[in-house]
Amino acid sequence: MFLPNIPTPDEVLDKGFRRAKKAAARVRTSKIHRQKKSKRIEEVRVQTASQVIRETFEDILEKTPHIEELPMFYQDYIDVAVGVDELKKSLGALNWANGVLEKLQNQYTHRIRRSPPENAAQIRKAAFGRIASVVNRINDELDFLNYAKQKLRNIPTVDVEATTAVIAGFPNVGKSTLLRQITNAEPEVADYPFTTKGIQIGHFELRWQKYQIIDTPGLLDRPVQDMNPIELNAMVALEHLADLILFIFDPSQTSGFPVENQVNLYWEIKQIFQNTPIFPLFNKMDLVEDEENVKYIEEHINKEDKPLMVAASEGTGISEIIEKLQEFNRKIRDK
Ligand SMILES: Nc1nc2c(ncn2[C@@H]2O[C@H](COP(=O)(O)OP(=O)(O)OP(=O)(O)O)[C@@H](O)[C@H]2O)c(=O)[nH]1
Ligand SMILES: [Mg+2]
Repeated sequence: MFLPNIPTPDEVLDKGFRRAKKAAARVRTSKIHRQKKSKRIEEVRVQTASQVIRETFEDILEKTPHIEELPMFYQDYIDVAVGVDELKKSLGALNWANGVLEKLQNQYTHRIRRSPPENAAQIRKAAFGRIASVVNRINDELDFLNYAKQKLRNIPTVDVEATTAVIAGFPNVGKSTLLRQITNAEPEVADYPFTTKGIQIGHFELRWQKYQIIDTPGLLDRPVQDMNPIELNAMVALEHLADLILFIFDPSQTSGFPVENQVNLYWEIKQIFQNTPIFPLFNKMDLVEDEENVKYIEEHINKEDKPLMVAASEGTGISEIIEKLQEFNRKIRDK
């Protein structure tokens, strides 16, 4: 969970005013003069309402991690999901409200103290009106924070120590199926494109080494600036987490996308992530009848990237992938 519960303005005000009433009922009186008592009660109500509301906002601010202290992956993830600026602005509004509430509290308790007792209730009412209008002023920001909370509810937990492979490729080529085969993760698999909408993470351990495999939403061969937020999620994972990229081709084309486009995407990814090794995988090999498409891809990708032949749904070629990951891990750990 990234953000704590976010109340509506009405909820915040109800809580503040309710607690103020209770606190007023507890004001001890025996020793104070009745007139003084009425002033004291109104003062306590203003103080309590303001304090309770400020504590509510402070609590939200305290429980929210400092965005700029988070690893870059999370910062970009949040940016793609809800927008970092907007989030900061909304959190800033809570700070603003707290500042104003504190001032109002001082100002109005002071006025109550100096007023004739018969005016105290009137001044308290005015204070409550001002408090309510401050809280209502940040209605949109609270709304946004609540929306952000829902959007970021399933923010993936990444392991920065593990050797990380990010699975990329066109939609519907079998990325999630592969993740299910290699790890304990259970992402949704379906025979239509864009099934996966967020980042899915699976783990496994081999010879005391942790591996993390990240499944991403399908990408199309289009420029980054034309990508939708779902595709950008995948790019964020590639940029910040990938030690290597498992690039999945579907030479059977049953996914619905021509091999030419798949090759374009491969080059696009290679271009953007020049320092990250790419392992091409040919999936759905059980469906490949003639070798034409296989040849086409082989001829049009980097000759040093030796593709592995896989049928993820059948479990074929999986052990070879794991071997490759181990070999890769040995290489980077020896460095
Ligand atoms: N015959 C066959 N079908 C496969 C193979 N791998 C995956 N499939 C099927 O292909 C379809 C798409 O699989 P997914 O794993 O959802 O593909 P994806 O790449 O994650 O798709 P998006 O999340 O939409 O991008 C499903 O119906 C799978 O069962 C395979 O090796 N052989
Ligand atoms: Mg998927």
